[in-house]
Amino acid sequence: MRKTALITGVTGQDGSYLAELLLGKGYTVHGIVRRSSTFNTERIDHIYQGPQDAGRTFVLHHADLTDGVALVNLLRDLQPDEIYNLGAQSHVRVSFDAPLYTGDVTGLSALRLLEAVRASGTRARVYQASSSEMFGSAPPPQNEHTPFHPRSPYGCAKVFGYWATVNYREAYGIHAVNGILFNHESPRRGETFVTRKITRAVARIKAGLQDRLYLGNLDAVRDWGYAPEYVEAMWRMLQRDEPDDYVVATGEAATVRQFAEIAFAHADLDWTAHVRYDPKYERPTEVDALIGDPGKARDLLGWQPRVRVAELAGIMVEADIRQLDDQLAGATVRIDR
Ligand code: NAP
Ligand code: G4F
Repeated sequence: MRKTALITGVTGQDGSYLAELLLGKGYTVHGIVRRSSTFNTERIDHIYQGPQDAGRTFVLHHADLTDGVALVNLLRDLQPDEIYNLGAQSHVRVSFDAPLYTGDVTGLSALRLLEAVRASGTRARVYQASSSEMFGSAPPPQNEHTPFHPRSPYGCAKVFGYWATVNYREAYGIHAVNGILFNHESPRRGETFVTRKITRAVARIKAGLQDRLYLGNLDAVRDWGYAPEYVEAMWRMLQRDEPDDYVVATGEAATVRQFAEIAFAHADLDWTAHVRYDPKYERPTEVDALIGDPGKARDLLGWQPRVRVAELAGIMVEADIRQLDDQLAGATVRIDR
């Protein structure tokens, strides 16, 4: 029997990689797309199947995570085997500017979706995209037993989603899991997250289109992994008979400064000649250091990271250089696959 999955946030970085992974495993994949006045499906255009395609296995639905009735109706119709809740206002700095919106979309929507599962009578397994941001100021290394101390409205919203998931598992026996994922990046990473901001700037500086890159806190420590590997961990979590929560990380750390140094060096550039400080990119409260302990995921899921930060920076710089070359050549912009 072909399995059916529903992905919220399918147009995002992780959603696009997860859709590819599940299609490759023979799933029928449904995705929720927000209505936009411009195209917002660039990351999934290469796997798009139109309504006229016979036997299509990838189907998009217009819906919004804030519309609980739409979620109930969709789940009642689809009765998926697996639901991956990846949709979120996922930018930490933006969550300080739009805290209530972030609380609604990133936090309350996790509960809306779980209620929609109950109301629709769906027997689906549910994956909740929890985040290392929940650990906030708890010192590293962080694992599944580390107490949460979030440092942003985004982190608070994710803590709410985490506990809603645990509560629905305990209260109603829903097969719901939390993946506590540390930062993971790729050529499809949103352009305003720090790694992609750096690698895009490297490409533009190398091409002579830009000279300066303005960044905020260079001392922040992050555990950066490769997104395509992390969506594999999501899938593995839902294949376990017992629902549980898992940290997914590399266990290795670098500062923002080190990432910049590596990325610039990859293009034979000296980062100190180009990077400048702008307090605009500081946050009212910062998360100083996130370094995950992925031991449980390794032991129970058989999951291990392969790409480490230096290789990751290289992958991203090369993809941004290729994409810019395409743009400058006037060709159709290509997303690196
Ligand atoms: P992303 O690229 O920002 O994608 C977010 C997705 O959510 C997009 O598809 C976005 O749609 C969708 N979305 C936003 N608001 C929505 C709404 N109201 N209704 C329906 N969909 C909505 O994020 P990502 O990096 O792929 O991360 C996926 C999930 O993992 C997120 O929940 C994030 O918070 C969490 N997470 C990410 C990381 C990481 O390092 N990447 C680490 C831990 C946890 P549009 O395309 O229309 O904006
Ligand atoms: O790339 P960032 O914006 O990612 P952040 O805040 O760690 O959040 C990401 O990872 C979380 C998992 O831990 C996810 F849950 C979340 O959805 C998102 O994907 O910032 C990384 C660090 C921060 O300490 C920030 O202060 O880089 C620092 N930074 C310094 N200059 C900057 C900049 N961040 C951004 N976005 N832009 C800057 O110019």
